[in-house]
Amino acid sequence: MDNLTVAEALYEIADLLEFTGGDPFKVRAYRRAAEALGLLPEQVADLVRESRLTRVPGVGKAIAAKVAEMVETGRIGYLEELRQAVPPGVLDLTRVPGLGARTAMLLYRRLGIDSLEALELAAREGRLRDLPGFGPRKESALLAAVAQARRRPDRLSIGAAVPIAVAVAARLRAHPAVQQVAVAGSIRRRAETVADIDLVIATRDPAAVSAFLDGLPPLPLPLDPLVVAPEDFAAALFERTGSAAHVAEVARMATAPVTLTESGADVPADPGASVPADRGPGESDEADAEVYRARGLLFIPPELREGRGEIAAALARRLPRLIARADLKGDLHVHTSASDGTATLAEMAEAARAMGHQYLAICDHSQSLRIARGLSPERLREHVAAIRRLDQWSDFRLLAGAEVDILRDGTLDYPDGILAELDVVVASIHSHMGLSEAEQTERLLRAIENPHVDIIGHPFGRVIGRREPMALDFPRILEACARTGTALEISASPSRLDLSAEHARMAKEAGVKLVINTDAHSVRELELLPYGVGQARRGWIEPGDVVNAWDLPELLEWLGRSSPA
Ligand code: DGT
Ligand code: CA
Ligand code: ZN
Repeated sequence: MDNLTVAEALYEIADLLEFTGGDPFKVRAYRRAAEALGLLPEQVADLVRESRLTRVPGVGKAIAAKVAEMVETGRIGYLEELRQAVPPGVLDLTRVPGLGARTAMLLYRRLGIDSLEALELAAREGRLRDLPGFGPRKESALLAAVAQARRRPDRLSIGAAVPIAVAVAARLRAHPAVQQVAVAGSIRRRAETVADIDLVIATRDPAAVSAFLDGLPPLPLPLDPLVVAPEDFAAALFERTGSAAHVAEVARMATAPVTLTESGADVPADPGASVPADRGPGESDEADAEVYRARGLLFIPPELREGRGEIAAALARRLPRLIARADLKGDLHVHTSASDGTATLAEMAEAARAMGHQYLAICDHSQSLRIARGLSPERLREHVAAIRRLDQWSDFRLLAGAEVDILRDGTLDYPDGILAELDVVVASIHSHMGLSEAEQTERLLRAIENPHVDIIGHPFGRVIGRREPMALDFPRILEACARTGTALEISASPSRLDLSAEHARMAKEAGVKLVINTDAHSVRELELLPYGVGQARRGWIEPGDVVNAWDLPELLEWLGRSSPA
């Protein structure tokens, strides 16, 4: 029983509970536990055997019992009961952007719609328009959305895929017949989601390696290993890393020799490659460097290999010096148990300090986000006082902030007087995500114009595979951010990764500052920064673009607090 299977069962419980209108706190508890187990380095089965499950943050007694049942019997009775209440296929309907649980149940009860196919047919036949809250326009919008949902292939998030790929590569590396192993494909490029694990393996004994691969346990996503002779390793890794567009463009160069250099011998060191990326232990960042050198090109980091101008940039010696995890000095958006986090203020602070952060901004939710126990102004004041009392380190600064909801009209969920008392204000949208582009843009602009707002949290509000990005006039948002000095967040949470790489690159070009935050709700999630760094690298982002790559004094100056409080 692997961790991901258990996590998936818990996610399913959460989805089904939500679907049937269950207690939102319970829904969140199951999601949080699923997330914790999905990220756990240890085997859940071991924890069950040693009765240590409830020590995992976010796993209480009730959930622990269900996990134990799953590990011991392969099933969870509670989950099967829930499955009975919601017909299979009806749940699938919520994959349609903008279609929630309540509407899905309505469609099922009134029209017997129990699959995406049935929904599409009903919309085509005009049978939806007479339902309460529908109409011909909504019907045709839904038809387009269904097509979109049906197109979406099954892919795993980069956050789920990397640990698996790294673990498989490590096992191969330990095999005596294996000389070199590298993770390739979209995982090496740090795409948001991936279809499979591409591995390149160098050996003189392919039969032994194949036998070993055949003996691996089943994985939650397909393994696509390429076994090569050691001398072919670099070329194979280059090809298998892709993207297909990048590989094809480099291949075209081979027939049109570069005039810059005869051989690669006098190619200067690449500024983009001088900084280590955030690879797993033994995961190689530059094992295919010779392919580029042979063509007189600078080494192109995998995150740039999307055929979006990186080869021209390498030819012009204008590759960005990409940001790396080691450049980040802190995290400016984390939650504690004061709102919906699982760790206390002291636990989060100590953990961040132990990781080597120079600073950490505590940004719990604001009052209107009741589902996340958002803080009333009174509770926020107490929280800020507790943060200031705790902040007594000489090598680490705890900043008092809030993740303030942006209300429907663009005003903020706390009065300006309270915001003025904070060191950092992250403003985020968590409601009314379906507004028109015009309305949503005005709403966000109003928040950006508020002088107390430092950062816009997860700006598009998307959840990968679950919630579409909000409609926004992004160039207008960028203009306002650049003018007011408001930073846009790149959420490092693998389920969000919001901004996207493309939007991050647009922001950089518009002169807008970025910030890579974990939005951690637990101590463990503080470790998610590398996924945000991967996304930033895909957006060509350099350390100077990112406010939490700055040392504390520069950061405080940017925040408008030049002297320590
Ligand atoms: P994915 O798996 O959908 O997340 O994305 P990739 O980029 O990992 O794609 P995948 O696994 O199909 O292939 C890995 C790399 O191998 C890909 O980026 C480029 C290369 N590749 C695969 N199939 C072909 C092909 O038919 N032609 C060329 N030129 N390259 C290919
Ligand atoms: Ca792949
Ligand atoms: Zn948030």
